[in-house]
Amino acid sequence: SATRPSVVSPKDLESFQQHLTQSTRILALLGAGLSASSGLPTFRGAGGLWRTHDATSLATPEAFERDPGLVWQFYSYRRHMALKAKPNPAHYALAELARKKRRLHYTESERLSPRAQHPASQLKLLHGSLFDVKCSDFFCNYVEKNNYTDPIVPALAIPTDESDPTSTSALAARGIQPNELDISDEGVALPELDYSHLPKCPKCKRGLLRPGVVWFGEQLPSSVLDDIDDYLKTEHKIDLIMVIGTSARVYPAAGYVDMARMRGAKVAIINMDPNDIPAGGLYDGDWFFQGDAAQIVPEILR
Ligand code: BJW
Repeated sequence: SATRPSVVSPKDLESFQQHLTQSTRILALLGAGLSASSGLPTFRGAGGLWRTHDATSLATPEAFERDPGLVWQFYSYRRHMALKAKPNPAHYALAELARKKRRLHYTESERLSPRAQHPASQLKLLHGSLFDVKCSDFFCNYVEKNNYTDPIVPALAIPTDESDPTSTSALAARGIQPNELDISDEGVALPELDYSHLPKCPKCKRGLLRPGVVWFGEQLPSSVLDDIDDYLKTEHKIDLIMVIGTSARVYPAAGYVDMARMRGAKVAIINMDPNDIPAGGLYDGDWFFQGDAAQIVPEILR
């Protein structure tokens, strides 16, 4: 933001903006770090723990099968947080670029970019959306888009307890209402929820509903994969791929960086952590902008 001193070197800024001006085919791979400044935790590193659970260990079909109540409480909490969060300056700057230039892609499943008026046709949710739900029964194909009901069923309400003095100060720091207990705090007891408490499929009336996201071992949405394949595998050159706030460890998305490079793309990385460089490494003439995406993205796209 304008109030923070720039962390981008003038030389890098100049060469990047010169390349950006000449670029028409642009991809962006966007990760959880894009929304970190909006207060939404990432999956790995600081904030990657939810209570005592590694966040990625809850994003599996096996975890849902074992303890759907726990997995739903994790997602219900994240839906609640995402509904309260606001897009940050990076979301707005990317939305603006998408309106002006050709094309952008997306990996994360939080839905702040739509609220920053990012054109929907330019936003591809590789790992689904926190606000889609679908039936977990293998034989049922029920899908519901944009379900913003919070909580989705009463049992998944974030517990509140106005008399608990420990909740207030810890929560205020995280922007949570003082009368809401922070269920990401392992000191706050979680109710045990089973099939009877959780949302059921209105179509088959038997299966549990589950978040409409892509878990480990599951296939990415084929329409999105086809679209990206078309874009990356045509004979056209790609000018630039921006890799923003993602550890670029999860495939197939992480592989798009090398695929774009093979089509001639230069790579620009925006990340807090200088070690989070995609597997192929950085080449001469690429950029690594270290810092908060919410500050750097608007600065370099200006
Ligand atoms: C900041 C910042 C600030 C912080 N500013 N920066 C090839 C090789 C090896 C393995 C595989 C392979 N191909 C497939 C696999 C298996 C697996 C995989 O990749 N495993 C790897 C871990 C090795 N992939 C899959 O299983 C995928 N499916 C698949 O391939 O299917 C094939 C198939 C075919 C046919 C039949 C069946 C299957 C599916 C992957 C699904 C991932 N799902 C999740 C959860 C989504 C739902 C939810 O929201 O809960 O997606 S996991 C999680 O990771 C989420 C994210 O989209 C994804 C990536 O995380 P992201 O966004 O990079 O976040 P972090 O936390 O990792 O990083 C944050 C970054 O931000 C850090 O770098 C910070 O430094 C930075 N940062 N603050 C700037 N302010």
